[in-house]
Amino acid sequence: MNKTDKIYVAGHRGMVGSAICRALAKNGYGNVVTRTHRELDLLDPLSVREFYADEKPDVAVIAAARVGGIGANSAANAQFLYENELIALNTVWGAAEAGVKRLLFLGSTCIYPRMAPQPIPESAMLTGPLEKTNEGYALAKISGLKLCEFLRRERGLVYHSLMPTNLYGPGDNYDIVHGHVLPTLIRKFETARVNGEPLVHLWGSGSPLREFLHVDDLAAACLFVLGLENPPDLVNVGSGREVTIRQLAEMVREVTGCKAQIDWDRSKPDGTPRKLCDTRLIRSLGWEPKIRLEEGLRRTVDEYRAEVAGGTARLSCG
Ligand code: GFB
Repeated sequence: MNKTDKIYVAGHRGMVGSAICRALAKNGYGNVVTRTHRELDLLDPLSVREFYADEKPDVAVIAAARVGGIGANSAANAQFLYENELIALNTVWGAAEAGVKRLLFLGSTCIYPRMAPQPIPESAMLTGPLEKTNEGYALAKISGLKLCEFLRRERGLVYHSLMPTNLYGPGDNYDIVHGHVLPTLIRKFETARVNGEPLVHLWGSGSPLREFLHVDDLAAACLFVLGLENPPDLVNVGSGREVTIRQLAEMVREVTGCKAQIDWDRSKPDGTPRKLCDTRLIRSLGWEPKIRLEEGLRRTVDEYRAEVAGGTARLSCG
């Protein structure tokens, strides 16, 4: 990827897309093309093809998706499948039809089987049944990354994918019901602290293990793989460190300065028991994460407070 290349970032207003745009700007890539949802409906194949034909980008980065935590996914697997399938197929196929030479597709570690070996290697894809709570999202992402793989093999286009682990950072969605666990915990503990509430209600048993990666680390990984002449089809990206949800809750409680006790609501799902990705491949290529969870968490709590104070925090999905 050259500094003068025209780079299309799909999903530039989301947490991931905006982090990628920041990283591109910081690294001197000045020719970035974006479209808001209102300007370009990624669910519509004709509009997407028209967009690519007009703009003719050199590179496309597909960070657009309907995303959400375990609550959102498990309540709406159909919608997660439908929208993400269309976004993936339209943005990847449309790029190929318009002759875009390079494309990076962002997947998720939930594409791996529920009982995959841990840490999960890239080779575990499609070796077993998926986690039911996010099956729709996972199937759509698998379609997208397979389409990249097929186009690369059949047409020689350098289309490849990154599988990020659970992400967090500025611009996250803090919706209590639909958000991912880390931003939701920040909001719950912060609200309890501000209101002096004695109890914070969390979901499940607290025993599942999760790995968290700051979105600025992911953005750096995106630029890194885009800089490789011959990148692997599929690369995991993670911090390599896992914590239980209970440990995460203690960390968030401490960083926010909240004194409330935790009540675990076991009627809510735990989801997959463990999801640590094997990051040996990306590390062997020369990339590693920089932001430790403690530091990233402090930064994110500060940013959340600033977003709330400035009225820009995303407190509901939509
Ligand atoms: O980030 P999360 O919602 O989704 O985390 P996944 C869910 C885990 O956190 C479960 C526990 O073990 C929950 O029981 N948890 C505890 C909570 N309290 C809360 C809470 O207040 N809110 C939430 N949301 N969880 C997602 C997939 O899976 O991972 C997506 O659904 C995506 O498709 C993402 O792939 C990376 O980590 O289980």
